[in-house]
Amino acid sequence: MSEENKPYYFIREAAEWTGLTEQNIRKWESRYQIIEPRRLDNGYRIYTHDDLLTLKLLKAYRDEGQSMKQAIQQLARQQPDASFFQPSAEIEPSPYVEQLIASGAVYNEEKLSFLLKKSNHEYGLDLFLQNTVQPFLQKIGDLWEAGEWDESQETVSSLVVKDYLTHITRNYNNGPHARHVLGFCLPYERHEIPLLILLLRLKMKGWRTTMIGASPKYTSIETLVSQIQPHVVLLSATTTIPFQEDEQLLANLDQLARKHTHINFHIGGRGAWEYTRLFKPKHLHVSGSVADI
Ligand code: B12
Repeated sequence: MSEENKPYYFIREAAEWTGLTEQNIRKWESRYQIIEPRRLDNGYRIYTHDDLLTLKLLKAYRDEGQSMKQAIQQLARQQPDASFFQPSAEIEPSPYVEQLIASGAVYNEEKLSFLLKKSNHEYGLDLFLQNTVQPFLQKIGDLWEAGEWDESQETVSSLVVKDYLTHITRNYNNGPHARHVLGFCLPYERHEIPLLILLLRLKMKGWRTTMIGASPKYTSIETLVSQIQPHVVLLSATTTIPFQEDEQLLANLDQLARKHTHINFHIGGRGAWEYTRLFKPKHLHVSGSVADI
């Protein structure tokens, strides 16, 4: 598995990334039970991205001079705004979700496309995104996490969703004079669908959108923003991988936003919301949804 795809980290890597010692991490685990990593059969501890982030936050609070008790309390207060993580209203998943799962499990791409199209026609785009696409993707993630689906099932199903959403996006044309938004996944970030959905929603509201694919180079972001000069730039990180791979990334993006004062820069997605608990950008807006843009 390549470095950027790796969902778990060994204690040595956790230590490297957080700046803590391995001994410290083990001590915090036995004394405070904040992070209780899973163990492999050979007893090795394995940490998730979220674990790493929590450790880094605790270290940052300790470095500020807080006691461990204060740091833990602050951590509890700093849980990200729950509204960022929840859909705005509780919407019941459509019956298509189960059918999509059944088709995705056996890699039936034609049936997946057909079901997506049918659900979109039945509910209309806005409701379809909420009651079919999002719960389907959520369910795929749960199945993958539970080990019931492998990465190929996740990849094939999500690719069909991505292709379908891209196809619908192309059907909207708001003309060259509409306000222009440029959307990027961050470097090392391969989750494009969240950004695609966001841009589709903006298109429905009359914007002109351009989406740059998964994991662009930082320099491409810099160049494209300068060349295209959009009204708004959206930066998306579903995981915290971009910030782990490039510790300067957020600072560099913040500088980029500072340089282009007439362009509004928004950063969002679960990974960005997690990470900006730790480092608050000054010139980028940390945003939750279309409503913030
Ligand atoms: C599809 C998928 C993939 C596909 C992506 C395909 C593609 N081209 O997009 C592939 C197979 C490539 C993939 C890879 C990986 N994935 Co994946 N993936 C998913 C899955 C199933 C769906 C993601 C998705 O599209 N969600 C739907 C959208 C709508 O969700 P959303 O986050 O709510 O999106 C909204 C907001 O985030 C917000 N938003 C997003 N960006 C921005 C920006 C701004 C400015 C604003 C305002 C708002 C905003 O708006 C969006 C639209 O409303 C999720 C499961 C899940 N629960 O999400 C896992 C999931 C995200 N993946 C996960 C993991 C671990 C990985 C991998 C590390 C391992 C793996 N599974 O192979 C790699 C990482 C690769 C990388 N470097 O990025 C984890 C992440 C856990 C974590 N906390 O980090 C999840 C949650 C699965 C799980 N349950 O564990 N994945």
